[in-house]
Amino acid sequence: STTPVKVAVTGAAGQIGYSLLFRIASGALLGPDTPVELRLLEITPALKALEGVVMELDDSAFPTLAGVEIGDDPNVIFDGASVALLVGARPRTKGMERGDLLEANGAIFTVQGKALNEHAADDIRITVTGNPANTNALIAKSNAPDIPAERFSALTRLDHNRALAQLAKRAGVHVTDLKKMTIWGNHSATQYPDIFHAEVAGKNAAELVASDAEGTAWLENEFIPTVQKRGAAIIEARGASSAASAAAATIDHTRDWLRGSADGDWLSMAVVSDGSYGVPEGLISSFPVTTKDGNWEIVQGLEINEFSRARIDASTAELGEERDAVRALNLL
Ligand code: NAX
Repeated sequence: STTPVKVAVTGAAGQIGYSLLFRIASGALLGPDTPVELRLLEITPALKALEGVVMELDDSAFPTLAGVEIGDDPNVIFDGASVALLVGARPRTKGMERGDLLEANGAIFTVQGKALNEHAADDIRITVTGNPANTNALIAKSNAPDIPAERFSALTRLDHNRALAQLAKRAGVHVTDLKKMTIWGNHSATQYPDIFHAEVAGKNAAELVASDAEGTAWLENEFIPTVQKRGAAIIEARGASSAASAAAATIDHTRDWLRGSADGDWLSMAVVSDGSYGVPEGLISSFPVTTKDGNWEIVQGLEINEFSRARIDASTAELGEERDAVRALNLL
């Protein structure tokens, strides 16, 4: 029998955790033939609720679930982990300034970065879902000097999937007919969903749906803002933030990273910039990437038009400001 792969999940008793854990346990992340051990981190007051979730995991009798460990100490929970899904974060509450939010999350992601550095397995891959995801990933990376920088990523796959859904609707096709969608920049309202390289059944998406005045208006006034503000629209409708779709995207992102992207297509992942496309080196920013065997590469050579350039620059400028703010707080 194969040794179980240790998958650590933080914020495991939260909303996203409640969808995510069951999908991992069912084999959606590592496949139906790989036993998985879940290692679940929560803050102390949430451990009781987490025990209830573990009872439900037991009761699901998943063939691929080899074991579950829970606890409130990242040094214990990250021990031997090959995958870490960092979902738990400090939400912005009323009256909280941006600086307070960055500081509260800094306290979480410095500690978790250090714990991963000391205790994770050599093949560790880290996906940060908890917001502000890109900057939290940057903080964790900076506090884990022994882990290669390319092992850290932040989630923009939900934005990517949202963009696919909107484009499919507009083009009257299914999402499986689409390829080469790109999200650039920050997982925030400044993110830029780019359809200029996307394909609809092999044809250029922008030429197909945004070549005339009506199409351009749709792109600027509907498509981009709908994707950027989708999270807020879901809160407005559901009374709670997106959870099942965020869990699904966390699975898609990490599964495709480990198992590889499809030939002739690419994914959006926030990864450390090497300066490609003028994105300042060292920022964790979303790019078009291809993946293979647990490694990613930024897709090179795409022509960036003026429309896209301004939007990519605006979102990466915001990431630069977030980096400067956490640097000033000595979190890097
Ligand atoms: P919940 O508030 O339901 O759950 C978060 C859980 O994290 C809580 O149970 C809390 O106790 C736990 N937690 C807090 N600090 C922790 C720590 N230091 N160690 C371990 N656990 C800790 O939030 P949920 O709806 O599950 O969302 C989780 C995070 O995902 C939030 O930061 C949210 O903003 C972010 N999102 C990111 C998305 C993305 O696309 N990148 C989309 C969905 C979501 O908004």
